[in-house]
Amino acid sequence: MEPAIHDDVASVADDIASMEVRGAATIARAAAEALRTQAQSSDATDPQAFRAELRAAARTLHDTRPTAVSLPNALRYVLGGMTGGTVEALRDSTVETATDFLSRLDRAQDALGAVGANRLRDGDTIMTHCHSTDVLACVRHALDDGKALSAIVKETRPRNQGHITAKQLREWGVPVTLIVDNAARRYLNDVDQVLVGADSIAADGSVINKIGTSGLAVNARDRGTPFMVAAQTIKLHPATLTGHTVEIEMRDEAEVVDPETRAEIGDITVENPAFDVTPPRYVDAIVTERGQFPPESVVWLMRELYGEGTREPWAEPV
Ligand code: RUB
Repeated sequence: MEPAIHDDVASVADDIASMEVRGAATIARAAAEALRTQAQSSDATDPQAFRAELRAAARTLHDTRPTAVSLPNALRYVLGGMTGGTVEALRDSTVETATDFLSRLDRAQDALGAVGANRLRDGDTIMTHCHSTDVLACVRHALDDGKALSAIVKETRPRNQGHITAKQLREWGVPVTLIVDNAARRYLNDVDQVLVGADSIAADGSVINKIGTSGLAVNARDRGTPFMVAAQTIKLHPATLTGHTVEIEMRDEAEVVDPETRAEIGDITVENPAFDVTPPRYVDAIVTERGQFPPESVVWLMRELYGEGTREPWAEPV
């Protein structure tokens, strides 16, 4: 018999797949909460069945989106804390670990914000791409430190997550100029600091983030504009330590062009990669809750935090 997955877990998985819940840190949070719900509401009567349920729930959550490593890292963290010889002990330890994970996530983002804010000066104009809660934590801290900032916000086709960033910044009183993605280079001379988030960071310091990030980074380097990545350590991708590459999600072509317009254009191929890879040489700093790093040195941090742990998050303990 298949292990019973709670309805809430299935619906969180659907929400992540459909991007109702999106952004690497938010996805990690939703996944940890879902595992906690699964543990709290499990009807399993023996430890083996309980473990099987939690692993099945983790697999369902994992198979939603492939690029943000915060998702498997969150699942691995919670499942790693599932210990005990009885259902009650397994339940308690899982719930406790998930709760601990969620508070660590909040603390990490806050600490990261304080580090990133140090790179911003009073009067700076920043440029953003997509919507990153880690980036916004840096902005929030800088504002709380009394610095005045203004922002040039790229809309970020095809899903326009730049609108979410613009709305948040306006709520905080930050003057916002919204531009189409193609206009970024024209405005880079007016920008003091480009700030982007990350879905995954590879062992060589490559940054995997929303499609368009790499082009922005190359343009920023050409213009001499500092390019900073705000990413909690949960974005470090442990499997890349052993040579794995990060899978880039390909999404529905209807996000790029609606079916009628596509039919009118004629026989075309439409591609919709959701993310791209920015080589480390275009990145000035990766800001984490553990301090800021030149991209080439994150490998040491990654080894310290994850060792060589590259197993799938639902694997049986070895
Ligand atoms: C979101 C995206 C964000 C990172 C970081 O992509 O690329 O820059 O996830 O976000 P999508 P955060 O909208 O496709 O999920 O800093 O909030 O973790």
